[in-house]
Amino acid sequence: MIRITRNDAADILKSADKILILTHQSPDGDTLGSGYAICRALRSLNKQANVICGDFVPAKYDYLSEGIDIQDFEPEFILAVDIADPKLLGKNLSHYGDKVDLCIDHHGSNTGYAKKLLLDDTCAACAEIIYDIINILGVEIDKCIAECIYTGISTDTGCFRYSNTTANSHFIVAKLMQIGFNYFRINRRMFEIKSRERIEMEMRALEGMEYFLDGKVAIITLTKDMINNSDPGELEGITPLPRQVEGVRCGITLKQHDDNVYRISVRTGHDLDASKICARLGGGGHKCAAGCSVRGTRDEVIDKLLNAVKDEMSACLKPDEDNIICRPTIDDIQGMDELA
Ligand SMILES: [Mn+2]
Repeated sequence: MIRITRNDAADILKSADKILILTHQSPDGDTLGSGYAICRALRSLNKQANVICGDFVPAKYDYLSEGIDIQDFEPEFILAVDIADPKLLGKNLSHYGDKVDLCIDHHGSNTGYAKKLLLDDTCAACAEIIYDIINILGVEIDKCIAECIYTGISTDTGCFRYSNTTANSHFIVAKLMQIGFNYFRINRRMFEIKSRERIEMEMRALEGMEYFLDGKVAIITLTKDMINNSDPGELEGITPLPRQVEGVRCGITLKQHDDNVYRISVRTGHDLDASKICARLGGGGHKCAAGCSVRGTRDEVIDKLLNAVKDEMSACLKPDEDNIICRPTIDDIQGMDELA
């Protein structure tokens, strides 16, 4: 594996053709937005390019691929976007794992599986790197490319709320807004609208939420039945829920993949490192959002997770700043009465 710069990556793409762009399983706005943005840019340079995903792509992302028909060609160049680990290609695309010519990514945990790697883990979204490359390629960013890049950045930053959001994230989006596109429509679709099934799923998930370690950990379990009866796109929205509870430092979602295999999503505030918790169990990701797969019965899996969280909590000495309770305590109120 060779680490390369944005300029190198642009040069490589300039001389490549018949490009197959891979996105990760359980696709999100960043992998799809990055994939379709670079696909549109490459096509405008008269190159052949397709985007593929090994998993079901939820309908809410349809606009990203609008007007992008599948072209018929034998791939000569394999590009992976937003994929930290070949395992994330999923079953259907796993045969590309050792054939990736170029990987563009922003995950610090990238395993270096591609022949060439453009990695910038200071970026909140892979789409931020893609924006730079499209500019280096000299492609004019149109409304459709702007929508793709905006979708990548807005979804990976939780609509600019997460701590990974930088001045550069806002700067790029400001430039996109000057071009003009309907961000309101995208925000409604990505961050507001929920199907009735989703609301019902949230109700069931929250009903079964359990607390551990003095309320510092909240866990939601999605059983195979719950998952099979729902649109995979809706499941994404469940993972932020346990972290929303006051006092919770680590929110965990267990998705039952097989009888004895759980896919785990870990979300933390910025005082705890989710990627370190998951690394203890063979996974990885970002500081505030990471994942892993754990084998065992549900109780065994929860046990392993809680041990990893406890170990990480004792290794991390940062104060629990996120959870300072803003509501005055009884003591404060009594104190105020005395002052009055
Ligand atoms: Mn991403």
